[in-house]
Amino acid sequence: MKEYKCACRGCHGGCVHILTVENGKVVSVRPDKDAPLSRGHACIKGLSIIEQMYHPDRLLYPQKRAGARGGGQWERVSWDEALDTIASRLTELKNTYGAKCISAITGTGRHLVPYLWRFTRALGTPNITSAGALICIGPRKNAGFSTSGAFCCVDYYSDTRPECIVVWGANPTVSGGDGELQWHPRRCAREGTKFIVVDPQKTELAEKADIWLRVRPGADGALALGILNVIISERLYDHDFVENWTFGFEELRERCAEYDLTRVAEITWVPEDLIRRAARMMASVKPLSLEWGCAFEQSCNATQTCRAIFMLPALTGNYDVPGGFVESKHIAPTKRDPVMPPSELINDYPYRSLKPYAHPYEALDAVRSERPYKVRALMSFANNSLISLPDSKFVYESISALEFFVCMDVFMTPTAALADIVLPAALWPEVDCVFCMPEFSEHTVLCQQKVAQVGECKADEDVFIELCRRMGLDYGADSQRDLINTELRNMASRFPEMAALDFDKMKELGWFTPPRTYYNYKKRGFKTPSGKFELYSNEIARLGGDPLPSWVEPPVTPISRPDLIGEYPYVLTTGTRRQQYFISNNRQIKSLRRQYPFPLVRLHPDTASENGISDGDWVYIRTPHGRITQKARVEPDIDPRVVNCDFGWWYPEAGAPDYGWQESNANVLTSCEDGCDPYMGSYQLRGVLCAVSKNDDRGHDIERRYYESEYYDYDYDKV
Ligand SMILES: Nc1nc2c(c(=O)[nH]1)N[C@H]1C(S)=C(S)[C@@H](COP(=O)(O)OP(=O)(O)OC[C@H]3O[C@@H](n4cnc5c(=O)[nH]c(N)nc54)[C@H](O)[C@@H]3O)O[C@H]1N2
Ligand SMILES: Nc1nc2c(c(=O)[nH]1)N[C@H]1C(S)=C(S)[C@@H](COP(=O)(O)OP(=O)(O)OC[C@H]3O[C@@H](n4cnc5c(=O)[nH]c(N)nc54)[C@H](O)[C@@H]3O)O[C@H]1N2
Ligand code: SF4
Ligand SMILES: [Mo]
Repeated sequence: MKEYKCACRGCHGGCVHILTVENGKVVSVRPDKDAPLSRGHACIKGLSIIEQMYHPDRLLYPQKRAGARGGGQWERVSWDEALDTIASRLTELKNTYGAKCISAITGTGRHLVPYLWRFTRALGTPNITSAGALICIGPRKNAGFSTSGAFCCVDYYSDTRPECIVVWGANPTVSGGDGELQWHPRRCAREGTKFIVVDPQKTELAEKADIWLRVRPGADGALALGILNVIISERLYDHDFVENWTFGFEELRERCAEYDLTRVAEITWVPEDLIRRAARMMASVKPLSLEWGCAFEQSCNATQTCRAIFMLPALTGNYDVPGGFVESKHIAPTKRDPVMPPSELINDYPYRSLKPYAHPYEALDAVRSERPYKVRALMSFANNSLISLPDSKFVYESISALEFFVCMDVFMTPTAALADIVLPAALWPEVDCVFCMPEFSEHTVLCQQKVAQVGECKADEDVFIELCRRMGLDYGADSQRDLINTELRNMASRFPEMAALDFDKMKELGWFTPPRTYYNYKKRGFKTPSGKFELYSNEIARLGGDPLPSWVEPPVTPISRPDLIGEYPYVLTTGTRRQQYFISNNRQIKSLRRQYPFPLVRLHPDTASENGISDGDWVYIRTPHGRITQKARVEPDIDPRVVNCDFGWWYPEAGAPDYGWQESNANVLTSCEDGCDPYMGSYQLRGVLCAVSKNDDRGHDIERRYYESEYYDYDYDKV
């Protein structure tokens, strides 16, 4: 029996657990109380890892399609056969049509992402895309980089506690945001931190907040400009910071003057006096910080809304101060090193994520439209496109039209079910890796280590190496361990404290945190063209965009499309995270599914009764793109004009061929056709028109199918 420290990746990651291994099997998991970020905490997803690893549905060996695509017939093959087949198909396609006909896709930032970039660069294709890049952290990162040259997060880890946290379009006590952990905001609340929450839903923090702004989904940009207007016109800003460290203040003042509170209240559905109170509080309580989420990134206003919100902590004098909104240390800049030619599959979005991800819609559309050329093969690693990308029907048809589709996953999913070859992926206790947390502001290096082998599962990274070897391509390293050690050496060149670290040492230590520094801009200026905090962005101006934050009414709302209100009277938002699930994962994990067995759609009692719906009824949700069904949760605190449905849903118990992907999947309702952000291509997953009605036909079947299935009542001892 042996114990290992291992960083958990059951979500973006950040907790460290101690795993006990007996006869090669993980037998217990307990949170490490010394861990630098999680400090002895763990959530139910992390603690369910043993159930996940040894689940009877786990993909354990490579399989190839036997019969029609998506027909559910599979033949087990050896790794050699699977890798040889993939290598020869990709080589053949590359030699005949050029490497660009091969595309790769991933999703939320898992361990494999930097190495997938390395793999596509070795392949020679610029066509790497993602279900997350354009609508999850990408716009926030770009807002940070174009405004201050850095990405920032809450300073939870110093001796100074934030006195006030603005929580905007984020639900960090569940989601942990994008890499921060969920325990810290709750601890701050206990210790007296004030909260200002901007959310259409009364979240745990909205409940505790001093001010809750119940914004109309999709109207965040206008609200941010209204708040900036109060801070500027009432001269509540930090005068020293504005005079000495900002660029374009006068221009911003003029722009914000267009957003008087009467207008903003009308657009946002938030009362004027509440907006004013929030602005005054933001300017007066110090240190103040910002937890911002993906909600307003999933809109056609993504870039400019992120810029406007990013300015709030800075203008109020809280930028890079202890307990405030602090700059990332970028411990692992080498992860961003792959220099790729930009993809043509990006339409006209001049200002994409720092990594030039192709637009997922363009990449899939090119399969059939052949615009600008035909995409023939797709390599999918850690992505469930049918569930996570907008317009699931379009995704289904595009993937079905591919000449060659390879999917690597932990379980069979509706997306993997369409593959020619399915590869079994390792889970976090089966993978060697070092990574930085919080995911995007990087102030601690954590270590994952392989402590067990399950079936023939492999780390994605090993597949990239194997495929390159077989295709005669230069991956730039013979083993994953070499890459990890190179990365640690590169970190040490900037952080001398890390000089003695190699992977073996990291496995013992579990983590490493170089000391934090504050007010970095005072030493070296801001990393922007002007050296200042750019309220007016020179970079966006250079690209021909609006250098000042702005807001436009999204394309499918009660205001922009009054003609649709008769048929679609409500504003829909999707995607709120739930503790039990990570995106589309975990629906087959009994202990988690039992806690949250069905997708819920939240609506106001008046909305429910208007439509003959009671709490617990199954409901149809319709948009012009499609119809799905979820179970009603009637909540008095939501605006009667708003409907909030769960996302990520498919039903393992529905089985092959489609695993119920059309039944309750929020992305049947969404589409890139609803409009994209002109800078980045971010699409509308929140704030579109919808209708609801009672569903008397299907709900009962969905419930019965689950309760009668082994997913409700697995007998693990039998397998
Ligand atoms: N409507 C709506 N849609 C959304 C969102 C929303 O809010 N609303 N949110 C969006 C966001 S922010 C994101 S990031 C995307 C995420 O979208 P996806 O990245 O598609 O997310 P997942 O559902 O996690 O799918 C990833 C798959 O990876 C598998 N997996 C887990 N670990 C590994 C591994 O180590 N290797 C491999 N090969 N596979 C692994 C899982 O089993 C799962 O099937 O979804 C987006 N879609
Ligand atoms: N347990 C768990 N944790 C996760 C994930 C998960 O699936 N499960 N996913 C991970 C991923 S990939 C990401 S990107 C992060 C995302 O995590 P967060 O950024 O916290 O995002 P969400 O939970 O989707 O939404 C946050 C809040 O936005 C509100 N909201 C909805 N529409 C709007 C709107 O138009 N405006 C405003 N202001 N608010 C709105 C919702 O009510 C919700 O409370 O979480 C990560 N962590
Ligand atoms: S919060 Fe994330 S990292 Fe922590 S235990 Fe849960 S899944 Fe693992
Ligand atoms: Mo995400």
